[in-house]
Amino acid sequence: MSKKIRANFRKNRNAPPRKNDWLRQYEENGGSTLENEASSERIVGRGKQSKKLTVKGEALQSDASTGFNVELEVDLSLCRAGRILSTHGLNSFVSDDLTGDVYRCQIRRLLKTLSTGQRNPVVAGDRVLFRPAPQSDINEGFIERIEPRQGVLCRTSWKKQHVIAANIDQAFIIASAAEPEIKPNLIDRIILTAEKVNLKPIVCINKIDLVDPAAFQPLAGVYASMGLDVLFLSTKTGQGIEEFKRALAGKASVVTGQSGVGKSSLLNAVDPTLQLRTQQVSDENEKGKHTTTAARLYKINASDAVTSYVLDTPGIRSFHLWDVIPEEVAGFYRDIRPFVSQCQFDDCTHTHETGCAVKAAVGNGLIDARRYDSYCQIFAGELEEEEEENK
Ligand SMILES: Nc1nc2c(ncn2[C@@H]2O[C@H](COP(=O)(O)OP(=O)(O)OP(=O)(O)O)[C@@H](O)[C@H]2O)c(=O)[nH]1
Ligand SMILES: [Mg+2]
Ligand SMILES: [Zn+2]
Repeated sequence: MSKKIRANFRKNRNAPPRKNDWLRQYEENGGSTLENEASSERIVGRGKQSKKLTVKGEALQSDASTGFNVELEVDLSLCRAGRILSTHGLNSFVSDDLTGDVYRCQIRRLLKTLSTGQRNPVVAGDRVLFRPAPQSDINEGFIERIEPRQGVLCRTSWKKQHVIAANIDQAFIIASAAEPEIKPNLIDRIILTAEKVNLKPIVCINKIDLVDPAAFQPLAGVYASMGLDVLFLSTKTGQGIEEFKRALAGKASVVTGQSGVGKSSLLNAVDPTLQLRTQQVSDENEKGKHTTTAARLYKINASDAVTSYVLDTPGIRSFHLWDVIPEEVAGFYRDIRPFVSQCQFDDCTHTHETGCAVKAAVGNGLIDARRYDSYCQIFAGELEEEEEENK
């Protein structure tokens, strides 16, 4: 299925090129360092002054994952395959799949233009085709294409889709037993998101050294009875670290959770060579200080036999769901789902109806009352948090 897409182009090509600035020259030639390659993007200009360009491309269903609805044609002979390690403003760091060399890349103008509705066009973990600078001594390049994403963890941030991690197998949901206080509803939201996109959620309760573990058995029990893995961890005593390491081995994982729960500390505990920055939580409110400021993908030494990747991410204050409608929430709550078919009404929302098997199960203790509460909150579209992110 071939489709024509019209893209708006910003007209900022008038600045004179700085000599030896390969990236800039590339941009100014419409994504090509050679004049006669201008047509390689299959872009047809409509006269010199036209701001609209027509891009012909194959409509790709699977590319909905990246928010791009065209397959961009690129000259494969000039490109290399790589993986985004991290993004910082306009720059991304890309690891070459073959050599492991890291390139500082900018994103091709066309990709930026076509990417709307997402907080960032490329994210850590993305698989990309990039085009290195012709000079072999400069580790710079341009990102030409973003491959469809396989496993993505997304939330909503300022009404936009925020892809927290791309191309991962599993999500470690990190909470702390104290400092900061655990937010079970935040955990529920991340579990729900992971279930929806078939990522394996693993619940981790870190800083277990600060409390009597017995206090967290009921909460852990609820998750374990849903068939989820739950880890009690401590970077101070080493509790659970070997188990955490085994769970990471051979997989691509993300660690996510509030600031200050110890995400970076846990990764350091598994692989001390990472030397990730960590910082004490604030004395006044026991909250984290947002020490990790950008998501970053690491190859982590979790096992000698297999390669393991992990994405460390900045702490989140809230997890507003992305692309989840209230009616589907019960289906993604493993503990609620089995009762849904027994409700009196087919369109039961399990909030106020008579003959609701879910409410009956809560009454009988078959569904945890707190989990049911968190279901009701999400169903009502309530914002979970008192504060909104500042970026
Ligand atoms: N008592 C105790 N403190 C811990 C543990 N793990 C980490 N910490 C401390 O918690 C603080 C925050 O740890 P970080 O690793 O920076 O937390 P983070 O989740 O990466 O935070 P952000 O990067 O801000 O999202 C540091 O002072 C750590 O030393 C633990 O198991 N027990
Ligand atoms: Mg951190
Ligand atoms: Zn019901």
